[in-house]
Amino acid sequence: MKLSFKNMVAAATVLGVSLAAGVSANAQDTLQDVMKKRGLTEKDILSAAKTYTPTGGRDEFIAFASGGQSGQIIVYGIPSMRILKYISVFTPEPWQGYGFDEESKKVLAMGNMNDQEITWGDVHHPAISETNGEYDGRYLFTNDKANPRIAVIDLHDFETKQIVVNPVFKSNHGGAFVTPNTDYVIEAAQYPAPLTNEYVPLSQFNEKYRGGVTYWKFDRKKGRIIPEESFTVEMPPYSQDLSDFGKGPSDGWSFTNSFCTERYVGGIENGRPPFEAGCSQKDTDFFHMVNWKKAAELVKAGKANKINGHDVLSIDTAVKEGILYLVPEPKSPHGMDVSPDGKFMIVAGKLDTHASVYSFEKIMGLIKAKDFAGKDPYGIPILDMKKSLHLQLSVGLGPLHTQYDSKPCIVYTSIYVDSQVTKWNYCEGKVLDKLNIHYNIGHLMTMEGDSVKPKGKYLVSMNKLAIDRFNPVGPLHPQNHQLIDISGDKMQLLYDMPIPLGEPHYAVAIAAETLKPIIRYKVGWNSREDVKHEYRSRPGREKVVRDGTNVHVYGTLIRSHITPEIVEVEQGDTVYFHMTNLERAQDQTHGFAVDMHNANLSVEPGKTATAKIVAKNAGVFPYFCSEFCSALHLEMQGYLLVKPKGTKSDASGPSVGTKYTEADYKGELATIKGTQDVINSVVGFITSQNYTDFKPVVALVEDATDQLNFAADAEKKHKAAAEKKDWQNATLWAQQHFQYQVKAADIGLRAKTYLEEHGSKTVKK
Ligand code: RUQ
Ligand code: CUA
Repeated sequence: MKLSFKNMVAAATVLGVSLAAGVSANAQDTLQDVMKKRGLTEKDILSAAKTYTPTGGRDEFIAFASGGQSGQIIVYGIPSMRILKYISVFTPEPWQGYGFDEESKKVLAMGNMNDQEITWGDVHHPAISETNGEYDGRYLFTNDKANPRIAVIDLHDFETKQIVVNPVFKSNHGGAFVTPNTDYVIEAAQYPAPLTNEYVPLSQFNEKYRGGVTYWKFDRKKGRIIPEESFTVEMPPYSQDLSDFGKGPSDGWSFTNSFCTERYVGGIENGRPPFEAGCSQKDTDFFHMVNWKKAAELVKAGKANKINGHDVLSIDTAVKEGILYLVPEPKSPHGMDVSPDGKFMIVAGKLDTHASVYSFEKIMGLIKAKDFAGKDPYGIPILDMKKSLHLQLSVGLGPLHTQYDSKPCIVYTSIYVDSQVTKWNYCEGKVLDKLNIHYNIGHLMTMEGDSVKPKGKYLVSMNKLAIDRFNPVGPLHPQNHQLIDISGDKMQLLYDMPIPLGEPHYAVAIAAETLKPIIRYKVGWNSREDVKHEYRSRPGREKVVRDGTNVHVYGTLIRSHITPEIVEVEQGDTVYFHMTNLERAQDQTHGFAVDMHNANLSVEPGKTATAKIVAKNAGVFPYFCSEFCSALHLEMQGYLLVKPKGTKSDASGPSVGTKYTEADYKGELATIKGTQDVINSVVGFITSQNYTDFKPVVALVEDATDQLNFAADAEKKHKAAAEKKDWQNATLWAQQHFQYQVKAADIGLRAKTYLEEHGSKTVKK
């Protein structure tokens, strides 16, 4: 009988097996009940206990994972595997206003190529900045494999600050990795191409096509790459791949592997065998060793040539100066991972079952003794493979990347074809454990695994396929990151996390306590450039300035109003809304969107951001706050009026709306009195407690005090209006007084709850 899904269900029902759907636990169930109902084993419960993070709990590590084709970085916590943020890097992202505010449009535009706007990227390898080889949590770098670019993210606010375009490559893959003090970021080319921007026929592949490795100079103080001080070392037209920097004894060197050293060019449409056939002929490819410290000196000494205005050290110079060597490696290698002590480099060949451990000491001995096995067609000395190796070990089919444990000599290698992780000892050459993963693992990552002091504990397997692991959502499946406990002798699979954003490549994880992000900006801050914004505004100083057909709005945002609320311009004008968020309170972000103009800002506390609108069409366009920030968020609104050219403004101003009387005003006063009673009781409670011992509460109290000051201001206004018997304005300002009270009460109640939940003590009655 052919087993169909239908009769499987029938069989399951007959056997009394409950299918997952329809099984639900009750709140009063015991642990045993829940385990039974959900079919959980004790091992599952143990795994759950290792990852589950109770409400309000924090993670021990923070991971920065490549977001693949989304052009973003995914930030998540370990061990909870809760996603915390997407950092938009190469791709616009409306929630964060990235690619929508004028400031971030400039960041994205740094990544334009040949005047071509490029709004997608393929993020592969993030790298955290290091100090003395340890992660310092200051900056994050990543490459874009689709277009040869590197981006710099500042971890003080988790925003992308810079994108640099490689001046000589046409593709890349081997980036980003950093030197132990983050003075350079490496980017290796992938597919050979002319370093110039000319057309060169493929018949001249061997002569005119080239690979290369770029060393981007990083200015730690400014937090930016300095293109003028960066340089490239020319490489033969092999396809350079992953790279890593040396450390300890190997500091000063970089290692970049390659494939297709056959230099085969396909042409299947002309009956030639395809690339894949010609690119895997030989048993070995080469990894390239570059003495980058010496290379930097040579460039400084003027030994580089300018190509596209960029310093390039030729192969000839590199060979003559003794800074470039080739070491044979198993064919089609992928990983290149230097050990924490800098003494070994582990490489795996995708088409070989071995992981190869190279000894830096042996390699240096060979170079010193000029003991070479030969030269490649470009004159680069080739070392003897056997003499360079510490050992080789068969670890499984399709080994790719290797990560280091905190325990000496212990590593983990991803095994793509077998869908496994192999744990092994690289000092002695012994396989210790194998674990099945789901499915087809690419990279893997241990905690602080690229640093000189890996932290061990957890391993994340970044899998290329998820297949049957999650509820089906159509032909395009989520990706699967699997969390593995590596603290014991045997690896234990803890958790599957679907990632519905892009293909996972590499990730890096850092101890959460090392990261020190800010919670607010200085008021009037241009976060994309990290300078004071030239169009910032302060409360009461909001204005609209016309300069020809350009209209600059110096506006502010604060719960729950936008200033100004009405902006009238002429058709054909360009309007710049420079919006400053005046809030000091944590997490009080306001959005700013203008209907029908593709404009949205995310304005976090202190930030100033600019929405540019070209008023092509006359009409009425509401603008509003696009972030649910307060009870009167929907009322956080305004009008952009675009009048046809030459039309006079309507002098009568906005219509009055509902008319109010003295009775209405009195009604408002009664509400104000009632609300003030609530506030007084909350304030009484808070001040009776040792609230100053709780930092978040102190911040809330400050915020509430601000709101009460605004309330006092509105009170003066309604009283003044009432004195003049202007019941209209008296009633409206009284309502505004009440609004500020509500905000103060809301904040006060939040503080009260916090104190209650955190066991504050009574200090006075
Ligand atoms: S990739 S799965 Cu690093 Cu771009 Cu190896
Ligand atoms: Cu501000 Cu909604």
